Amino acid sequence: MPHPSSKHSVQFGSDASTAWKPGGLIIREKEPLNLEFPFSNLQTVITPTNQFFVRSHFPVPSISAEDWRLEVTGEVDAPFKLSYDELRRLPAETRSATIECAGNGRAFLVPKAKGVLWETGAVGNANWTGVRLSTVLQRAGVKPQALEAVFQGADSGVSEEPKSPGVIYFERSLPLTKANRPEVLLAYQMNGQDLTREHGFPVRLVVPGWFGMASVKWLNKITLTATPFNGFWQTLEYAYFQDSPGGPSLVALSEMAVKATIAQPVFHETIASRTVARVCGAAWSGENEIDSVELSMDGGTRWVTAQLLGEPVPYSWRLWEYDWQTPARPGRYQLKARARDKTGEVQPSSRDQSRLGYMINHTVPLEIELV
Ligand SMILES: Nc1nc2c(c(=O)[nH]1)N[C@H]1C(S)=C(S)[C@@H](COP(=O)(O)O)O[C@H]1N2
Ligand SMILES: [Mo]
Repeated sequence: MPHPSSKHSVQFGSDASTAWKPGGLIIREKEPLNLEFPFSNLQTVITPTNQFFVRSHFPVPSISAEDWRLEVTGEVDAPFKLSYDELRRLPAETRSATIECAGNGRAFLVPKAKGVLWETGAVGNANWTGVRLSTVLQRAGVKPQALEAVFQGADSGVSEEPKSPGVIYFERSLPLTKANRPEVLLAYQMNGQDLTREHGFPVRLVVPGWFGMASVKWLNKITLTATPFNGFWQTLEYAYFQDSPGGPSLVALSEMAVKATIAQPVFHETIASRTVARVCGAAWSGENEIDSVELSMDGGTRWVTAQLLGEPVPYSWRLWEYDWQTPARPGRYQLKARARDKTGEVQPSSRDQSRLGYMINHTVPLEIELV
C-alpha cells in the first residue's frame, strides 16, 4: 500500500526506463562536482542515471573518445595502448552493481568528520556494460611477480586537505585476486547509454562489492606492480587504522559494509496513528547477499522483519518494505533498519570511531511523528 502521506504514489518496480525521471540531485559541492541522490526518491531497483550520485575530487575532465587511449604497462610481457573502438569491439557484458561512497552517511557522525557531508544518498545501483578487466590484463600478459594493478584517472589537481605533493592524479589499486574476478569491468555504458561525463566518459573501472573509490573514472592507465601501492588516495584518504600486533596499521578501504537505508518515511514526517504506513528502502553488502532486513520503530528495542522484494542479484542492492500498523499513541518515534548478510554480518548499533569518516554503517535512527 502506498504511504498515505507521501506526495507520489511510490511503487517499486524493476525498470528505470519509465517516464518518471525526476533528476533532483542535491548539490553538496559545485566544484569539484559532488551531487547526492535524494534517497527518499528511491523507486526502482536501477537508479536512473540522472539520479545517480556524483563524487569527484577534481574538475570533471572532458575527454574525446577518439583521442582516448588506455595504457597497460608495468609488470607485463607486452605493454600496449588500447583505443576506444578496440575496446568496444571486445566481448562485452552487462551487470548491475551498487556503488556506495565510503563517506556516505558522514552527516550523521558525531563528532563531525572532515569531508563532504553526505546524508544517505551517496549510493546508487546501475547497469554497467563493458569488457572484463581480466580480458585486457590477459592480453598484456601479467608477469608472475605482479601483485596489484594501479588505475589512474585522467583527472588531476592539488589537494589542500590533506596536502598532496603538488599536482596528483586520482589513483587506486586492486590486488590481482580482485582485479581478475569476472565482475570487475572496464565499463563504457551505464543504464544502456554511453557514460556521461560526470560518471567517467569514455571508460571507467567498475569494482562491484567495493566502496566507490575503487571504481576509477576517466580511466587512462593501468600499471601492474610487484609491490603494494601506497598512493595518496589509498593512504592519506580512503584508509583507516586497524589494530595489528605491532600497533595500529593503516589499511586501505575495500569491501562495502552491510547496510540498510530507509527511503520512506522521511525524517520528521508526520504520520497518522492507527493507520498502515509503508516503510521501505534498500539494503546491500560488499561481496555477500542480503539475508534479512529488520526494522525497529522504538529506537532499537523490538525488531520486526521486513519483506525483501524481487530476487537477489549479485552485487546489486535489494529493495525491501514493511507495512507498519502505526500505534495509537501520538508522539515521536525512532525508526531503525538493520541488515544482515548471508555470512551473518549485521550492522552494528554504534559507531566504530577507528573508521574515521568512512564505512558508516551503524544503525542511525530516523525520527518521525505520529499524530
Ligand atoms: N578518476 C576518478 N575516479 C573516481 C573518483 C574521482 O574523483 N576521480 N571518485 C571516486 C569515488 S570516491 C566514488 S564514490 C566514485 C563515484 O562514482 P560516481 O561519481 O559515478 O557516482 O567514483 C570514484 N572514482
Ligand atoms: Mo567515494
